[in-house]
Formats: sequence, C-alpha cells, structure tokens
Amino acid sequence: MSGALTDTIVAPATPVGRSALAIVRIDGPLSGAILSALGCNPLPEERRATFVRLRNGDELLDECVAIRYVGPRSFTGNDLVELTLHGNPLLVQRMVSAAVSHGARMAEPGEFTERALLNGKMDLVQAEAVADLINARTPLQAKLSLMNLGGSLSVTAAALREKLLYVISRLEAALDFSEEGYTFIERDELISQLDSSLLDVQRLRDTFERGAASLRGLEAVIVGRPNAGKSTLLNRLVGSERSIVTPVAGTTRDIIRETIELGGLPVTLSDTAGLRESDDVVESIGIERAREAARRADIVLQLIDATSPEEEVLESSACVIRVFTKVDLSPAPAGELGISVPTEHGIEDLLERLDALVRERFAAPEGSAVLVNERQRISVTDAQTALEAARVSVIESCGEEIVLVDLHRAANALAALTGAISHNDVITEIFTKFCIGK
Ligand SMILES: Nc1nc2c(ncn2[C@@H]2O[C@H](COP(=O)(O)OP(=O)(O)OP(=O)(O)O)[C@@H](O)[C@H]2O)c(=O)[nH]1
Ligand SMILES: [Mg+2]
Repeated sequence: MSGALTDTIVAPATPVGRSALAIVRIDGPLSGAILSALGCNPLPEERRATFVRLRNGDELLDECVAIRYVGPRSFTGNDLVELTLHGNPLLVQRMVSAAVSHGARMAEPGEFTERALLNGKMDLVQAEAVADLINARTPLQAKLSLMNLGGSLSVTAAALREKLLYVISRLEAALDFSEEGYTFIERDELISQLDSSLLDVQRLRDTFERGAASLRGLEAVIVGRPNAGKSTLLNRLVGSERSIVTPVAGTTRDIIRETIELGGLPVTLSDTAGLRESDDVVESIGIERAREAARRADIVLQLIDATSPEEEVLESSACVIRVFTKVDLSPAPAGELGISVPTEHGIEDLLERLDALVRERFAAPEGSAVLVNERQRISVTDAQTALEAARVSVIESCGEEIVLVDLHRAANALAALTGAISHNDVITEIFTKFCIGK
C-alpha cells in the first residue's frame, strides 16, 4: 500500500452485481479534473448532487449523479468525487477504466479509509470500526461497531491517557524543581492515582473477551451418542432439512454447519457424528472431528436420548447445556431440560436458555467502550503492565525518573490504541482486511 496522498485513486464502492445503483469513488487532487474530462462542465457545486451525462471521448458512459467534495470536507479529507451510476458491473467497469485513462490508478483495499486516517479524519479504532461495521451480521454487531466508529473507545482511551499525563506533568515538575525541595505530588496521592488508573485500564481490558466474541460470533456444537437426535435438532433450529435424518445409528459423519442468530450474535451450529467406538474408518474420522469441534466450541449442546440415556464424557472448556431428547417417548429426568422435536416440547425453553447464555456470557454490553480486536487488547495490556511496574517503583521508593519511564510507556500504549503513535506495518495490516473502495 502506498500511503501517498498525492496521487488519485479510483474504485467501485459497491459490490459487483446488478442493482438499482452503484457508486464509483475517485479520490485525490485529479478527481475534479477527471470529472471535468469525463464531460462534466462546469464542475458541480461542492456537495451538491448533480445529474450529469458522462462520456469518455465520443462514448456515453452513463447518466449519473455526481457529488464533488472539496478537501478537507470529505470522507478522506482530500478532494473526492462520488459518482452514482446505474447498477450494472459493465457500466461501473467502463467508468473506472475511463477514470484510469485520465490519470487515476486503481485503489488498494481500504485505501480510502487509510487516507481518512492519514488525514486525521478518523483514528485507528474508528478505521477498524468501519471494516467491522461493513462485516456486521447482526444488529448488535452493527451497534457495537457504530459505537466505536462514533468514538466511544477512542474517547475512553484519550481520557485515560489525559489522566496519566496529568500525573506525569506533576512528577516531571517535581523532578525539575527537586533541588528547591518542592513536592508536586505526595506519595500517597500518587499511589491512589495509579490505583485508579489501573482500575480503569483493567476494566477496559476486561471488555476484550466479550467484544471480540461479539464481533467474531460464536461456535455451538451439537454432540451426543448416535441417534440421539442431533441432526433433527439442528434442522429444527435452522428451519430447514439441512442434515440427513434416519433411524440408522451413525448417519451423520461430516460436520454440518449453519449460522443462526441467538442473543444478538451470530451463532454457528455444528451437527456432528454420533460419539461411539467404531471400526468404520469414515465414521471414526467423523467422531474425531466431532470431539475436536467440541474442544474448540464456545457452547456445547450435549444431547442425551431420554429413551436410552447414555452420556459420553467430553473434553471441552465450553459452556455445556445438557438436553434430553425424544421426551415424547420417555420423560427427561427431574430437573433436566427435555425436548421433543415432533411435539415442540421444550424447544422454546432451549432457545431461551441459549439466548440467555449468549447475552450473559458472551455479548458485549451496549453503551460502553469495548475492545474488539487483538491489536487493541495488546495496547491496553501494555498500558496495564507499565502502570503496574510504575506502582511497584513508587512502593519501592524509586526515584521519579524511574516511575516516569513506566508512566510514559503506559501513556504511549494508550496513544497507540487510537493510532496517535503507530507503525506503518500496523496500519498496512489493518487495511489489507478491507474491501476495495472503502
Ligand atoms: N420420537 C422422536 N423421535 C426423534 C426425535 N428426535 C429424533 N428422532 C428420531 O431419531 C432418529 C435419529 O435422529 P437423528 O436426528 O438422525 O439422530 P442423530 O443424533 O443425528 O444420529 P447420528 O447422525 O446417527 O449420530 C430419527 O429416526 C429421528 O426421526 C424426537 O424428539 N422424538
Ligand atoms: Mg445425525
């Protein structure tokens, strides 16, 4: 990725396919000149949607609506043109080629957002939130990404950093005037300030598991003995005959995956081979895959046939929900959750249990700052480690210089979170995950 802001880039901003409309974006110093070269003369007023017939030489490209943004008042902060075309990939392709023939180059993935970042229109957390928002599959995921796009996490990180910088400035003053014997911050106050900052940082750090799980979605694996009713339950939960159901024990071998929404998150359900000792090579592989899926899952639905209750021992750190099946034929033991797919008995209960589990254990809280990816977690963990070191130095009565080194480290880690201090490779890594045109 170039990172240069001086050239002009072009890309479709909407997916390839037929639709009512499609958008082509041109960003950079030549964007206005390209619009003009395509026959839009005079150029439209800034930020005013204007109907234009664009041509490349004699060839009519399309009838479209052009909006011209003049930097810095644009998404990227540069001069930017957005063309709304008819939604046909051929028209889009011709428009992009025409822009290239007039001096633009094809944009790299995420390059428009990267420009917005480099021009200070947004910070790193917000840029990440743009990608997360585009990838959101449930309303809750979209809400979470919109919060971060709106600056919820950035503002929290900045406030934490401000608090540290205040302590740093007082310690530095103490250092500058140490000869005069002034005290700018008492030891007890310093410790209580550090404790308070540590608590804030830990709280933020603790949002990571839920934040990451919420964006990633969850894995729920259905396991149990052959014929326990696993495939029947999967089909009921996804609402279609996804898995083969027969009275033959050992019907399912491959893992069958289907995603549904539970507790506001996308949850991928896996139907697996029934667990038993088997001499059949194919079935054995299926059983090993089932055990492996259960080991990696967030949630395990362990199905037990109520007509012949046998339970397999499972190796999994997941949340396990035990469900007795076929309760139309034989009742579940007292206090256990029982279901019957033909009569619908217990299905609502099971869905409610799953919904509650996802909300209580995995879903990020709405309305507060949440860490959602590994990069963010590392920054906050670095800040936490540095603050802990600073606290130890104060307790051990080390000099201000020593304490200051760690406090600066903590403040820098918080700055890195929003990208106020960042390395090019971090930025490149983030934008390669974007789609072209964003
Ligand atoms: N009466 C009754 N029969 C059920 C119920 N659930 C499943 N069955 C029957 O039990 C048999 C096995 O069901 P499956 O869903 O294929 O069981 P499975 O656990 O996927 O079995 P494998 O793939 O062989 O491991 C089928 O004949 C189903 O119709 C239920 O709730 N009540
Ligand atoms: Mg099955």
